[in-house]
Amino acid sequence: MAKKKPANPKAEPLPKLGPGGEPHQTAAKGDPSLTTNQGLPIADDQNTLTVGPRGPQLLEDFILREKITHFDHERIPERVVHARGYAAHGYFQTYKPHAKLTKAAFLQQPDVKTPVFCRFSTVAGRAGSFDTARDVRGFAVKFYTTEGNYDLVGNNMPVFFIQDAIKFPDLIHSVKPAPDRDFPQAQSAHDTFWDFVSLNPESMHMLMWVMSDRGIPRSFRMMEGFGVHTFRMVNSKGEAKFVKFHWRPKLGTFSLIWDEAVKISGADPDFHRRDLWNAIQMGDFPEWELSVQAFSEEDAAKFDFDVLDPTKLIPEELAPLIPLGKMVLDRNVDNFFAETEQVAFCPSHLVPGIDFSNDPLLQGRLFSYLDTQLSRLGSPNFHQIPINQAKCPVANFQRDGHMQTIVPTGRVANEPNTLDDGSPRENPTAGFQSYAAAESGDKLRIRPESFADHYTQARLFWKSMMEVEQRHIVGGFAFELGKCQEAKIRTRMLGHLQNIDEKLCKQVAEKLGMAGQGDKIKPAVAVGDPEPSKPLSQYSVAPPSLQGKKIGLLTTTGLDSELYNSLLDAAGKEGATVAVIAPHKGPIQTSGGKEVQPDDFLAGAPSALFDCVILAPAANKVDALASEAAAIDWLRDAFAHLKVIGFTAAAAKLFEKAHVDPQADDGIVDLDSKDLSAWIKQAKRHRIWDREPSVRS
Ligand code: HDE
Repeated sequence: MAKKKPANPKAEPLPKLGPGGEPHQTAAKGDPSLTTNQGLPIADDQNTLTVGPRGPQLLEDFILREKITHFDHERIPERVVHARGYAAHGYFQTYKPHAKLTKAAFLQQPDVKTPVFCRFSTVAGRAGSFDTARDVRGFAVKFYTTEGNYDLVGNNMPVFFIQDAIKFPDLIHSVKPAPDRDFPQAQSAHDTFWDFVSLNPESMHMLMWVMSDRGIPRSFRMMEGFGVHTFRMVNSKGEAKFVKFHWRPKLGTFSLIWDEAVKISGADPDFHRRDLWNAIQMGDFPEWELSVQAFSEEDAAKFDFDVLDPTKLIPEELAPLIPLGKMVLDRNVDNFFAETEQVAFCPSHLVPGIDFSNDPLLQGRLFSYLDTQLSRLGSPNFHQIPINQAKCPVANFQRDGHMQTIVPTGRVANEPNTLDDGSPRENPTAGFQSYAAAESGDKLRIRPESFADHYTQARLFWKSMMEVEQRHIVGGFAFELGKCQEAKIRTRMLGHLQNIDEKLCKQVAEKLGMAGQGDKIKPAVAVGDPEPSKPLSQYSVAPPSLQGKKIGLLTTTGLDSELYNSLLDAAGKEGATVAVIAPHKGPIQTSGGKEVQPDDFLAGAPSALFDCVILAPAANKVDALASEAAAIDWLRDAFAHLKVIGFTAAAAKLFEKAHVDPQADDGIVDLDSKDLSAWIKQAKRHRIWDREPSVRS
């Protein structure tokens, strides 16, 4: 009988090559072995098991199948809202014991740092959308307290679009891309949104906030946060106060300019997440102060709005802020998916000493968040995912379910029981007790009459704005309504704006080219004329500071070393950072012969990315620079975005070509005739608001 021949009798042992033909990187001494999920060491992770070097693959290749199958299942459903977000770890520290107000343990001991995880988000866009969309920002904080996890799931605006949770799916469907065409993405500037909100006058106050500068924050680090609803705090005697939560950023509240936001979304869609990540990596830890407005039910009864209505805020003149403590974010995540994507916030995650109110929007949220985690994270055991685990003992008889990762021991899984002496028992003293609010009434589907005033607080917001802030609100409405194809939506919205303020309506109508075309809309109740409330205006209380800001330096080889060094020095003292932008990515030489690696190159870093700028090219390089449209745009945009601009004599050509007058205002500083400190002083103003009428109507 003939002997069976091997398939390739002359085959040499096959060389072990990586995907690019490079030799394998095999485990060096001390490196761990690459393994399968079962722990089997893998010898070759570059090549599938085949019959012969050019033959078919084998189903037997369990290593390939495990790897590909896991990959196929990598994605989980993104959040139905707030899909795009970014988070960091940190701590919360109470300033002092707040025992009179609440028995919550994390608000008692100033020497205790309670770990927190804080996620910021946009609402409308998908996970892959851009950061600088005009939108509400989520501001969600998980406190890992000694009494369990407490989630304060708020926004960067103190009110909301709707008064009742039953309207939330419609609101969100209206703002998301239209279901037939799936656009526009990540924005409210389209018919379905404005059709919906214009049919819901209760949205008017919130729309004022979203159309204001608050809808386009400069940075998560420069953004306020609000709990929105009225909550309760309860002390150990069982005494309760209503509270509203506020987060105030240490750096002050700052925003982008709309045109800047549009340009940033192209230049750096990750602008906000990069900013947060970089600040934390550099050790410039962002900080917020947590305060509450606290008031009794009797106080609440005296307000001319209902504190259970989430479309209303409480002016600080009626209830001042009581500072409770500070939150510092000091650690970036190790893994975005494991932490930021899998974190599960629920307003129902409470601790003793904090409780709900009957706000109908809040009550609906108490159901929705747990429900959404079940579909998003796929299991009732989502609390076992490390980022969601409480950092205090968790003990109960809930059992089993998908992805159970804990191995409970013992034969008893019920309570009460007398079979297991060590089993967890109810704790009537330390345990959570709901506030015993007296409730009675008929079973109805009805909106309280006290929720009927939809315009007075919208007017309060408008009247509290500085002129420049009002101008931006008008611009916001005109832009968004200008994107609506249906005239009936625009005329309906103008009708609402007329009820808020005549001047607002007139200016928006003029910008739309629709003067006098607003519908007549009769308010349900007479609209009040409130006194302005200064803290609502972000720029009238903004600190003059460069802290946390970014300076863009457009330069070339030959950069004046003296200027460069003093800029680095001055920026460091002010807590700002400097980004060197040169025509190319490769290193440049300073006049002193030092090599500097630019942070970015001109075409990749428009001036929109910076808070204030300096143009300091070398005299012999400016001609080449001035022939680049990106360099001319750099200056023109900085001017149009009202930035403080410093320049050296060699930059004159750029001013000429950009048609920017270097003496236009005191926000443009000639660094050859004035000291750098003169520029720093101006730059602390953040923007030159007076310039705006000269660059846009
Ligand atoms: Fe949310 N909201 N929401 N929301 N919300 C979600 O929960 C919902 C509302 C807020 O970074 C979802 O885990 C309903 C107000 C933030 O993970 C979902 C209603 C405020 C985040 C949900 C509201 C918020 C969410 C989607 C009306 C400010 C992101 C994914 C009754 C006070 C949290 C998820 C994070 C996320 C429902 C209204 C803030 C579906 C039904 C008002 C910051 O459960």
